[in-house]
Amino acid sequence: MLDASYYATLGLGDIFHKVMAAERLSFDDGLRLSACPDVTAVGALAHHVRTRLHGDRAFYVVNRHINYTNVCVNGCTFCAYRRDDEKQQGAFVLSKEDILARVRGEAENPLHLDELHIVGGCHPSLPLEWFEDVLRSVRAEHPRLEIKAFTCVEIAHFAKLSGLSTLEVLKRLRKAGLVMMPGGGAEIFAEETRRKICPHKADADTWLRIAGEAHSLGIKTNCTMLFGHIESPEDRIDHLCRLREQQDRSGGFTCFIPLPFQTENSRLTLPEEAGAHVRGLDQLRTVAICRLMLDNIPHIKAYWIMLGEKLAQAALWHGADDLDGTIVEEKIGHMAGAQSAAGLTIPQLEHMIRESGFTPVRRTATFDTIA
Ligand code: V47
Ligand code: SF4
Repeated sequence: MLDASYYATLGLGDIFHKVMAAERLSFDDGLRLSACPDVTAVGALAHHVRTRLHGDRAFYVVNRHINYTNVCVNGCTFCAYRRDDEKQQGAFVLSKEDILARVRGEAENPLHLDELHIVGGCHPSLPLEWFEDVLRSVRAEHPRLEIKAFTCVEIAHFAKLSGLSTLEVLKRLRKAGLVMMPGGGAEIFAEETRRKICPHKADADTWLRIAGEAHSLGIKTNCTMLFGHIESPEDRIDHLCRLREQQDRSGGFTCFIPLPFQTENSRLTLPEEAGAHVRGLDQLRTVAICRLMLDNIPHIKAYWIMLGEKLAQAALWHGADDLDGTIVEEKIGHMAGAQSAAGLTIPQLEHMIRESGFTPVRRTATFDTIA
């Protein structure tokens, strides 16, 4: 039972009552939660909301990530994953056969996936037809596998290369087998900060418009926020408010993923106070604030790849209800120094969830539960 008087002593009595009454929090409320020194108090409010929505269930998915290329024209300053062209050391482009082999798994250890997550850099010349062919070929071999692929940034890039509208690109990819889109590329919407970390990427309005177009076609999408770099508390809350407004308009966001910035091999210079010693608490507080602000997005993901397994477990007590999945292979976080495992097995994920005090629920990409 939460203690109203304690929240009053923190100066958060009005926020406490709004959360209990399931009322929307304002931009200012979000900033006040960001300044609250008691992370566990913010976490307990978020846990109340998470329990109201999902009880003691914590979701996971049997999935595999495939990053088809790290060659990218965008040159985001925070990104350790990208290479500027194919000749640069460490650059790669997978062939369709490489991708199909990864989806199959090894002969002695075949994968039985529920979700395939495909994303990559914005390659200068791979044509839309190549992506359609990949999706069709995967679907032909694995008709029941849900394909979650391409961020709004990639869709904007495919449109630019093909000369088609983003809506037309989405229609073509849906026809080829796309059922869901991951939430990457949102980073931070606030214009000044976005200019510093990803000046060449689709801007905030474009990202949100493409998400809305996908929703209008019945393609569910996720959404993200990259935090813990040079953004301000105002930037974070502004980002959440813009996502919330878009969700009011188009309603297709399924899950929000707060992505804590992994600092290695980055060209971004971080302020002194962003040191490693404060990151864990800030990450838990941020997960909690996201749950509290995003009252119209059903799920909050504690992405164990970026948070690490231990903090992801703690995040389940701070508003998160999903751990993502088995993953198998991950490059974006690990090339930037993430210390988590490459993949986890189903028993490991279920153990992590049970050990944290929750009931594991296996789900599809679109969050239908699997018995
Ligand atoms: O868009 C890049 C981020 C994103 C770093 O939708 C970094 O289910 C931290 O969006 N430190 C891709 N983050 C990952 C992503 C994602 C992951 C898992 C599940 C889902 C989903 C989406 O990773 C990029 C960018 O925002 N990123 N570099 C870094 N150094
Ligand atoms: Fe390219 Fe994505 Fe890296 Fe930006 S974050 S440089 S768009 S791969």
